[in-house]
Amino acid sequence: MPTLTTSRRRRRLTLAGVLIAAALSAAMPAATAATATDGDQGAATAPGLGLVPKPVSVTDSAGEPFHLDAGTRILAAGPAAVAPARYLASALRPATGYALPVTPVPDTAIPDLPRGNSPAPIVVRVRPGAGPAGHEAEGYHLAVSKQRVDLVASTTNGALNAVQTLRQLLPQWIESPTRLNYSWTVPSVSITDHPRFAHRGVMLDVARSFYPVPEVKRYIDDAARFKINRLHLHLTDDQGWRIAIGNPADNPAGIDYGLLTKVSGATAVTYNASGKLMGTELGLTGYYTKADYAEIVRYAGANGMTVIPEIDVPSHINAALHAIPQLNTAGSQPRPAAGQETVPHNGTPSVGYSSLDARSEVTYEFVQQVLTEIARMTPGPYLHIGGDEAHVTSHADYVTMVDRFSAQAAALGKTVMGWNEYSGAALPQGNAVIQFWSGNRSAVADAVRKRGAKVVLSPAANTYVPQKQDSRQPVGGTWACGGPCGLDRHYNWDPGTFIPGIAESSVLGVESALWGEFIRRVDQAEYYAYPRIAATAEVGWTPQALRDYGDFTGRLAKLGGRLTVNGTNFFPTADVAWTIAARGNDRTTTVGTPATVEWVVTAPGETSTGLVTTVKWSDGITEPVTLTPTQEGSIPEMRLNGPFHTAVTRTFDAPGRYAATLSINRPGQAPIESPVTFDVSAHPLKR
Ligand code: TNX
Repeated sequence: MPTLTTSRRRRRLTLAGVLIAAALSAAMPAATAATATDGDQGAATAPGLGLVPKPVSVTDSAGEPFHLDAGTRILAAGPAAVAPARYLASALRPATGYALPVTPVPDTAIPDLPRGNSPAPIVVRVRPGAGPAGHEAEGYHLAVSKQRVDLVASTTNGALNAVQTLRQLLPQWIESPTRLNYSWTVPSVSITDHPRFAHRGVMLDVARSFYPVPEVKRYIDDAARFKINRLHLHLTDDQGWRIAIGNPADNPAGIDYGLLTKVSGATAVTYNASGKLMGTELGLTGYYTKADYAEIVRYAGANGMTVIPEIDVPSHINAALHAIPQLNTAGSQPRPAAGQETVPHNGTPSVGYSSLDARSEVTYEFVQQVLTEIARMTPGPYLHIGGDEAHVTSHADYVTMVDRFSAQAAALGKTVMGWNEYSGAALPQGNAVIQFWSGNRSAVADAVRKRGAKVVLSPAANTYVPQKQDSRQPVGGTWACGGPCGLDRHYNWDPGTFIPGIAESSVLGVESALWGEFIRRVDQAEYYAYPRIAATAEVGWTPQALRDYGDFTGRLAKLGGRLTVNGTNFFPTADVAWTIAARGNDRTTTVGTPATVEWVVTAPGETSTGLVTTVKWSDGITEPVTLTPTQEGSIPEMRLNGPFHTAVTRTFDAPGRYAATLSINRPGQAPIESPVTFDVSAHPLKR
C-alpha cells in the first residue's frame, strides 16, 4: 500500500519538524507561526493520546490531523444526535470562539461528503444499530481524518461518550473558559469503545454538608469528562434533610412533611463530640426544592448521568426525628427529652445511634410518602434506601423495616438499592442492588445467588475519597488503608473478582463515594475526589487486561494540564510526573511600538518559585521572567495552583519576524519550550 507508507513517512517528518521547532527556539520557522508548540503536540500518536478512561481499541490512522476552524459545522444525523451535537458545540465554543453551528440532518442521509469538502465537518450520528454491536447503551465509534470527524453510536449516551473522547483528543487549551488563539487539531485516529461496566458512579453526601445546585453541576461536569454515568445523592442523614417532600392527600398520622426541610434543611454537621470544628467551616445548610432536584436530574441527564437518590433508613435518621414529632414513638432512637416532642439536632459526625421504630405504622407511612415523592421526581430506575450502620436497631427490627422499605420501593416500580448491610434482608427477587462498602463479602455473594441481586462496588479502600490520598493532606481518614489511600489503591483492584464466588455479570459497576463530615463545598470535594475519580472511571470502563497503573499515570500526567485549564481543583499527587505545558499568543506590532507577549503555563503541583523561566529572543537576547500563579496554592487550605501567567514586553527598531521562546526549567529535566512569533512591521506613517 504505497499511499499509506508515504503518508506515514510524511507524518513522521511533520512530527519531527514540530519537535525540532520546539527545541531550536531561536530558529522558529515562520511557516508555523499560528501554532504555539507545547507538551500537547505529543497527542499526535496513539500511545501518547492521554485518554482517560483508556478506550477499548485505538488505531492511529497515520493520516493528517483534523483542523477545527471558524467554519467547522456540526451535523446531527438523527434526532437523538441533536443533544450530543449541541453538547459538543457548547464544550468547544468558549475556547475556540467559533460559532460551530449544529445542523440536524436525517440519519438515513448521512452525508457521504466529497473529499476536500470545505470546511471539514464533525458528524454526530445516532441510530439504533450504528454503534458497536452488543454495546448499544454506551458504546461508540470515533473516526478522525483530515476530511471529517465521525462520532457514531446507537444511543444519545453513546454519542456523549464519543464527545468526551473527542474533547480529550483536542489540545488541553480547549478547556479554557475564555477564547484563545490556537491551532485546534485532532489527531487522525479511529476508536471503537464501550464500557466494561454499566454503572460508573460518583456519590455526593449533600446531607452532612449541603452542595447548592451550581456546585452539584460542577461535580457533574467534572465527572462527565471521565464518562461517569451515575450521580448518587446521599440526600438525608442524621445531620440534615436536603429534599423537599410534599404532603399526601391521605395523611393518617397528620405529618407535616414540609418540616423535614424547614427544620432539618437548616441543620448540618458542626462539631465532633469533643467540640472540635469539623472541617474548615460549619457544614452548609440548605435543601433542594422540587424544581432544584428536577434541574439536577435534567443536567445530569444531559451529561449522560442517571441520578440515584438515597433516603438513608432505618438509621442515619436523626434529622427526620428532629423535624417530625410523629416519628418519635416508643421504639425510635434516640428518645426525646422529657416534655419534648422531638429529639435535638445532632451536628456531630457520629453514626449508628439513631433508628426508626419498627413497630410503629407511622414509620412505614412516612417512608412510603417519602419514597413515593422521590420516585415521582426521579426518572431513573433506582431508589437507594441506605440501610447502613444501624447499630442501635435490633437485627429483627432491622430486617422487618428493610424488608418493608424494599417492598415499598419495588411497588413504586423501582429497583431498590442499599448498602451491603442489607444483603441478608428479603431483597426483591431479581430487582435489588447491593452497594458494597465494607464488611461481609460472602453475604453479598449469597444475596446474588439467592435473590438475584446485582452489586455496585464502593470498597472504602478503593473508592472512598475522604480517606487521605496523600500524607500531605492534613485532614482525612486513614482507617480504610491504614494510611493514605493513594491513587494506586483506587486503580489497582479488579471489580470482576472483588466478591468471591459471583460472576462478573452480577457486578453492575463501581462508585466513588464522597462523604461530607469534613469536606465543604465543591472546591474541597474536587481536592479529595480528583484525580482518584479518574482511576475509578477507568476501573469501571476499561477491560482489566488493558489496565496498567504506570500506563494510567502516564496518561494522567498529560491530563493534569487539561484539569488545570478547566479549573478542577485536583490534588497533584506525587504518584504522577505531571506534564508541564505552555502556550503563548503570537504578536504583531510596528517599529518603535512596545508589544507584550503573554504565556499561560500549566504545571500541576509546581510553585512559581520552583521553576526557572526565561524568554529567549531570536536576536540573541535572553531575559528571566517570573511565573505568576492565578491562584496561590496551599495544601492545608485545599487550594491548588491554577494556570500560571507570564509576559514580556519588547520594542524593536527594525521590522522583521522575531521569535520569542519561553523556556521552563526544572532541575535535572529537559526544558519545556513554547515559541511564539513577534511580527514587527515598518511604521505605517513612515512607509
Ligand atoms: C460510613 S459508608 C458511612 C457513612 C460515613 C462514612 C465515612 C457508609 C455506608 N456509611 O455514614 O460518612 O463511613 O465516615
